[in-house]
Formats: sequence, C-alpha cells, structure tokens
Amino acid sequence: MFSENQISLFKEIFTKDNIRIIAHRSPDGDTLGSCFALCEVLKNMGKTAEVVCSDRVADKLTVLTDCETELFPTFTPDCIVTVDVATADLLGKAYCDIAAEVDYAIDHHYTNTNFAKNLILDGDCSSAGEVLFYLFKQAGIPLTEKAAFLLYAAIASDTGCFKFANTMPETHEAAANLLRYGIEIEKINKILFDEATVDYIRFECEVINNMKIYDEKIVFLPVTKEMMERYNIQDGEANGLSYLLRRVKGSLIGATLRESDEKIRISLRSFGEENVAEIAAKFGGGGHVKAAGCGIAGTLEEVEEKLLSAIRESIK
Ligand SMILES: [Mn+2]
Repeated sequence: MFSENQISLFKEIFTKDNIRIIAHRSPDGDTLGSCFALCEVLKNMGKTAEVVCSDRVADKLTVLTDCETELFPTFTPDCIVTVDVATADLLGKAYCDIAAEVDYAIDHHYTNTNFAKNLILDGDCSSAGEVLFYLFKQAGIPLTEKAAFLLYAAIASDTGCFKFANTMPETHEAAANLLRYGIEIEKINKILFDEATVDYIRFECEVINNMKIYDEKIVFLPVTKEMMERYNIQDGEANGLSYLLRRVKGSLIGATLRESDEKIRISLRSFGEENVAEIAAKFGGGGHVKAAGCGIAGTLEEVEEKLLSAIRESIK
C-alpha cells in the first residue's frame, strides 16, 4: 500500500500535458513495459506523452514499444518521469546529466539514490510493473487492455515469469487482475522467455563453453565484445544470459561479465543467502539482494580477479 502522499504525487503526473518518460539504459522488459503502460494511459487521457531511452531496444522487446527500436525525444516536456531507474547513471549517456530535472521517479529498487525531485518507491514490489499496477489501482485510474498487457509483460520480465524469489502473493494478485483485461499471455511469454534467433542460440552455446566455475559455487560467464559482434548480438539481448547462471547446480553466486565500450558490465545473481547488492555496491553499483549490477574498469581478466575476491570475501 502506498501512502496518501505517494498517491497524490502519482496523481500530479496526470495533471501535466506533455510528459516525457525515461526508461533505463540497456532497457529490459520491466522498464519498457512499465514506461509504455504509463504512456498508454496518459495518451488515452488525451495527453502528449512519449517514452525515451538512451540505448537501443532489443529486437524481441519491440513487442512492447510499438515496434520502435530507437526511442528519441520528440517534444519539449513539462514533466519528466523515470520508471525502474535506480540511479542517475542508469539514465544512460543521453540523460544522466539531466537527473536533477526528473520530476518523478517511480521505482521498486530499495537502493534508489533519490536523484529525482520526487520519489515514488515500493521496494517490496517485484517490479516497476507491479508498482505501477498498484499505483493505478489505489489512485483509481483505469487501465486499458494494452496497458494491462504491458504491465503483465513488465512483471513477468522481472520475476522470470513468476519464478524468482521476488514473486509475492501480491505479484500474482496483480497478474490475476491484469489477466481479467483479456490479455493473451502465451505469445508474450514465448517471446520473452523461450524463443531466440539461431545466432543467439549459437552465441549462448559459446558462452556456456566459456563458463568458469570457482570453489564449486561461483559461476562466471565472461562475454567479449568480439563474441557479441561475431554473432551480431545487441547490448540488451546479452541481459538474458543471467538465466544460465541459475542452471548450474550448486552455484551460490553467479555473474555475467560483459565487455562494453568503457567498463566491464557485471550482472550478479545470488542463489543462496549472499547479498549481491552489497557486492555490487563495493564497485559503485546496486540492485536487489538476489540480483544486482555494477561496472568495473579494466580488462576482462583483471575484472574477473577483482570480482572473484570480492565474492569470496562476502561468502566467508
Ligand atoms: Mn525492474
């Protein structure tokens, strides 16, 4: 439940006329589904609204973005909202400098750094999609079928299709309510969780072949730029590799380490009691207890070493 104050902040957004909604960089299904759901409801009220993002949208996620891969700004806003963005840095190259101009940040990360003028946060929610569902419900703002579909996709994305530990009774209740809008879930779940291009499947095979296991409980998946280029893998697509980490029986902590333009991008997962948000925070990152991320400067080998000693430190 949101406080009266949080709900009135949320309602303020609907008194504006030209609303820009910013998704986080390397956009995933949660940020895109949530941003586009909010955009859809605003447009349905006759508002001018748009979703922008610093990075390109992965092909498979264009099912959430009206087929758009580039989300550029098209007008001058009188209100800026972010959804699922925990830190100013996550606004990406195009928007990290305007963090102080963000009017409302809607989020589900406890680690949100409060960069915006107003923060609407529920850290107990599985996803930004779930946060928005309950905000709409409590504010008495009706959804459209399209918005329901987008929110469902957002929640499904962040819960691994309702499999992860962040899936609560409230998460299923939100999904159950969204299903009543008559949305079709079979096709979207196939797109989000099952299907991949042949190139991607071959890429995944190579990533699996390069998997490293330490102390029989730490799993690393290093991914070079060269591999990404050879299989024509987009940045956002590589986010999906994290699910491989949970497949390794006996693994306590897993990490994908991906070469990017500046730093090595790290995505951490915990399958036991270890708090990977704390590990990520040591390197200036953040996230959740069981899923977190950070960027570390250096070569892949150097970063592997740094990260491994931080993980070993946290396990003992
Ligand atoms: Mn999220």
